[in-house]
Amino acid sequence: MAEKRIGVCNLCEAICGLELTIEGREVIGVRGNDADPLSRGHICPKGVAIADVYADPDRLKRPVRRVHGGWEEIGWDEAFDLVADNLARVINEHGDDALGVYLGNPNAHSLGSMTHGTAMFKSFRTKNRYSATSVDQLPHQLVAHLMFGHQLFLPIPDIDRTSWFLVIGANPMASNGSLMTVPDFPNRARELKARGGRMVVLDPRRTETAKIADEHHFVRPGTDAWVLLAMLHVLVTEGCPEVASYVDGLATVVDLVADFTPERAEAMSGLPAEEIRRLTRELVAADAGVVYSRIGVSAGPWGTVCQWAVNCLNVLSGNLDRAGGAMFTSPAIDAVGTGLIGRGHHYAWRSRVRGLPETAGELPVSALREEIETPGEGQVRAMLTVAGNPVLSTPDGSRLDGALRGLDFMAAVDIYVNETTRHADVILPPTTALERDHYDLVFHLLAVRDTARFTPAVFEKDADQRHDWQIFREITLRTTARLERKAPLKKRLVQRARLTASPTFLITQLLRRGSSGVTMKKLRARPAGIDLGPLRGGQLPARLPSKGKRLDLAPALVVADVARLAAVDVPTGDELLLIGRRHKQDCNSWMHNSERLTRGRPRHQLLMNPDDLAHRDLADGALVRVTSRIGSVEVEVAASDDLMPGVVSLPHGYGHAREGVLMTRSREVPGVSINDLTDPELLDVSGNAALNGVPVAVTPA
Ligand SMILES: Nc1nc2c(c(=O)[nH]1)N[C@H]1C(S)=C(S)[C@@H](COP(=O)(O)OP(=O)(O)OC[C@H]3O[C@@H](n4cnc5c(=O)[nH]c(N)nc54)[C@H](O)[C@@H]3O)O[C@H]1N2
Ligand SMILES: Nc1nc2c(c(=O)[nH]1)N[C@H]1C(S)=C(S)[C@@H](COP(=O)(O)OP(=O)(O)OC[C@H]3O[C@@H](n4cnc5c(=O)[nH]c(N)nc54)[C@H](O)[C@@H]3O)O[C@H]1N2
Ligand code: SF4
Ligand SMILES: [Mo]
Repeated sequence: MAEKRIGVCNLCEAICGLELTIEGREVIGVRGNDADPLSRGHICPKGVAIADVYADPDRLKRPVRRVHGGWEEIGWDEAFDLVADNLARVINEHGDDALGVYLGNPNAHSLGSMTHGTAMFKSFRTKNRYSATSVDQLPHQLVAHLMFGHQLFLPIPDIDRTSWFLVIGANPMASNGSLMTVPDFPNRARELKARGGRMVVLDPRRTETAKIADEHHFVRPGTDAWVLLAMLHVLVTEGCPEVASYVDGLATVVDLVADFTPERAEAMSGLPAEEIRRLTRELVAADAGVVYSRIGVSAGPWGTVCQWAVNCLNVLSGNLDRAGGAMFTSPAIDAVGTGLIGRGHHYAWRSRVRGLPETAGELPVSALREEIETPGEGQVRAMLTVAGNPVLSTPDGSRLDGALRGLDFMAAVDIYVNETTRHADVILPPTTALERDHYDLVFHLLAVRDTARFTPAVFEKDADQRHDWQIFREITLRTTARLERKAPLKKRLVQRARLTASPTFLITQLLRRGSSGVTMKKLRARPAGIDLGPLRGGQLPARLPSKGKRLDLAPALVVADVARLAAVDVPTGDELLLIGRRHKQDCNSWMHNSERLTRGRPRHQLLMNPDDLAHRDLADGALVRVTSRIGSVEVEVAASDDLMPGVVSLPHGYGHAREGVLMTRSREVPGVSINDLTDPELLDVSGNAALNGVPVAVTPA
């Protein structure tokens, strides 16, 4: 007998509500849940494929240990002891920093990771903590910390009410939005137009989003900072705005942007000066306008300056904290206001080898390889990775791959033997989305509308499966028990109590502490979700997390980096610049095992402007060699006039055909890893990798 169940998709930040049809232990249908107040019935091809993860025969369900020539299933107890023995041994022999940890993207999409994973990582006192943050949104977090006082107090574009929307380095038509939880972007963009609003896109590629926008302009990769500073320049010279009494630093901003003229921005970026002036005037004149930028910019050489400039534009055009502008959410569980997530800090310590700064307790992942390979005190000798694939996801992945082989010990909490976890001695696989309860602690915080939703597990887990929170609990308790240098008893007892409570219990408690009126009982009665309404304006300065409730427009770190930017000359080289790409049917490095997402026309090619091909006597479809300072790959090229001349694009998350990867279908998916070309030396001031705008040469293979 088929039954309907409500589920949730955790594959991207859009957190769509699902309606599943199940028969016994099988999913026979997946559609969007029309009753969901946030996602309104939206679903994308990946949402349907969530059933493929659940049913994938390659997915691990029980722990495995590496033995000569393969893997052997072992019991949970043995697996936990093996991990705890080895982690504790390395820490006892070589110190706390000898353990390295890497947290991948799906951690943000798992409740158990947010509640119990964070507790586990705190219990390890290592400075060698890394995550996907530093190949992604680190500049956003650093800037929010510096300007507003909290790394996750992030302004969200109020897309449902704005009349002028500037999108820079983001492709929500493919990505479904990021640091802007916006399920159903296509319809929301359509509604924006229907009410007379405009959407403008700046991107070196005419993307799916650019194609539905009112206007698209090419910008040379890595040069957005000049454009944004020129917009600020225009804004403050054509009638300097007044700012609210809680805002500091306007005079410094005016000084900083004085020499960043639109003409200079044109020379750097290719975007005409007159267009920069017009766009700025449109932003200022709009009933409600908002500037939004994402990974094309944050994972670039000037990510921090850019995110800062975006915030300044929203503040100085009067659009921060007002309807239709850049707004702050009021989630039922306010992980920022309650201090559940810390404010963040920067430069509290540096990486051992290159002296790169930590942010909020993490070092840039671009430093991980050298921290494993460079001998000396504090060298990383054991790794624990959780839901991550840094071999494909981080710069110079192939060399990191080699470094992982040299570790004394590696454990992974992951559901696949992928390019990274194949190096583990033990893999501990947790349950996945359909088998666990979910409440979104992260993405309600970043959503374009305030809603709350609790989704109980669709399927009960098998008796011999474990949830990730149970895995984190066991690793923590067993490892800390074996450490020679123990935390104080009181701390350990608190830790034990916290780890023993289930995530669902913790959420129930946290809801009680909030003032939204949402309770677990109400959420269970309305599984589609509870609507708390559009984002609320006029919340500042009361909700500013900074001490003294001030907003700092001119943090010293940014001021210094703008000075560095001012000294950069117009580039003269004729190298091509490599940028990344996302497709609707891809999910970072890991959904390529799904047949329904990978059949059809291949999409792994290097995209290149036809003129650039002609200059090099290359034919569309030819096999080419792409070479950067770091390495070279061979891949088919496809002509596309959607690419700005001088720019080439490869998707990330490809290149699975490596020895030992146990993902049957993925291994047959053609393509190479873009991160065999990206450079760990190319960094933003925050330490975020500059993955976009990497100089490359393209020659016949
Ligand atoms: N050049 C270039 N590189 C990039 C990017 C780019 O745009 N260009 N984008 C960057 C960005 S934004 C990100 S976020 C990173 C992503 O990089 P990572 O976070 O390192 O990797 P993912 O591809 O997300 O891999 C996630 C892994 O988690 C496992 N997994 C899936 N679900 C679960 C679960 O519920 N629990 C556990 N324990 N494991 C699970 C999967 O098997 C997979 O191996 O890549 C970055 N790399
Ligand atoms: N389908 C799908 N959805 C996803 C993911 C996925 O892998 N697949 N990953 C999820 C994750 S982890 C994240 S972080 C988000 C990211 O969400 P988005 O930021 O929307 O991601 P992208 O589609 O990579 O968009 C980046 C855009 O920046 C452009 N770009 C590159 N370099 C530059 C530059 O120098 N300047 C400018 N102005 N633009 C530039 C690229 O051409 C691209 O269009 O997507 C999430 N959603
Ligand atoms: S947009 Fe697609 S992948 Fe993202 S949450 Fe919705 S269904 Fe899942
Ligand atoms: Mo990401």
